[in-house]
Amino acid sequence: MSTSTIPVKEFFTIARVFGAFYDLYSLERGRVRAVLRGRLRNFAAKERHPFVVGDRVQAMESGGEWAIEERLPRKNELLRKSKEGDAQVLCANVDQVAVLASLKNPETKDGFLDRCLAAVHLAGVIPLIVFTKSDLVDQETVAHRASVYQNLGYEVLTVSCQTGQGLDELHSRFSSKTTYLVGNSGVGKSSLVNVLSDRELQKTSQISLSTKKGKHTTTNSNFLVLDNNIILIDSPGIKEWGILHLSKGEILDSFPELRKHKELCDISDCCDAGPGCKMLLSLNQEADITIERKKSLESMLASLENPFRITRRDHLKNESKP
Ligand SMILES: Nc1nc2c(ncn2[C@@H]2O[C@H](COP(=O)(O)OP(=O)(O)OP(=O)(O)O)[C@@H](O)[C@H]2O)c(=O)[nH]1
Ligand SMILES: [Mg+2]
Repeated sequence: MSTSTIPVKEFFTIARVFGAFYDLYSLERGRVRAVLRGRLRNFAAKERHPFVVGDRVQAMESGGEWAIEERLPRKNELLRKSKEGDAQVLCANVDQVAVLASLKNPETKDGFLDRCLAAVHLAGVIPLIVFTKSDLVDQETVAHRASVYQNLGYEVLTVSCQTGQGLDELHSRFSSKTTYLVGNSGVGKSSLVNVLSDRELQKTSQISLSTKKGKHTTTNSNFLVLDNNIILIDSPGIKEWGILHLSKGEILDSFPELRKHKELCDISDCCDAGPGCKMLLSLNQEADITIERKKSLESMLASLENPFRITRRDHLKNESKP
């Protein structure tokens, strides 16, 4: 009698993508390496990012090799889009996004944070703002940066991998959830994974002494299962968060201080930010939005109008060319 068993499909989560290869994770199997079943390559050709970290898939083993057979519908996806081309899907099916903003070395600007929060809002995912490297600045700076976002109703934590500040709170905030860690290069995403897991799971490196920026050490997103049902997705550092996949109305809607004016709007479910838009009109009332946040909003709206505009940084780059 034959002892061979009929192969069955099993559920996995995509943990890492390496070109044509995929690391899949399940509680029963741990991590296995897989490829796409032939017919799925057509599906892959239609969508730009059909299989990303966090995607739930079914896979089957045959002759010692795993192949992805099917992708399950996504509960959410986080996107960014710069200039021409399709939007990039960064991850799928997460419970929350931890937006890491470094207080110093490198200092994450509020403008970056605001773009990131807009994209997270559109994804329908809850953001958690984490100010990192609190050991490098004074308490006044920490309190000021945190209060801007706390006053808007965001959940904000301040941490340091050096002194351990805020790590217990972060640990419990991550417990039983899948969290995508995002931020500029060098803000300490991988360091946080290592300190919370008490293992060197991810490679880290010092920021550049000359530019005070990170060196893009993490190159692929990685789905990591820690104790306490904590799942963290470490990701490559982001230079610019393009928001061209958002409409004007969606950008306005991502600002909590403007969102309250939407309730006064007579038209439900509109949000095309036309001339009578209550959110746009409220921009003229100083009490409603700070000068910094207004500037940030204007810069986001300007990038929709003119995605190819030349920035000061572009000028500097061109000047330094021989
Ligand atoms: N002083 C201080 N340094 C930190 C802290 N957290 C991380 N660092 C340092 O910051 C540098 C960059 O940390 P990484 O964890 O590699 O940063 P990353 O965000 O993963 O960077 P990429 O992978 O390039 O996106 C390392 O030298 C860390 O030791 C902190 O809380 N305080
Ligand atoms: Mg990293």
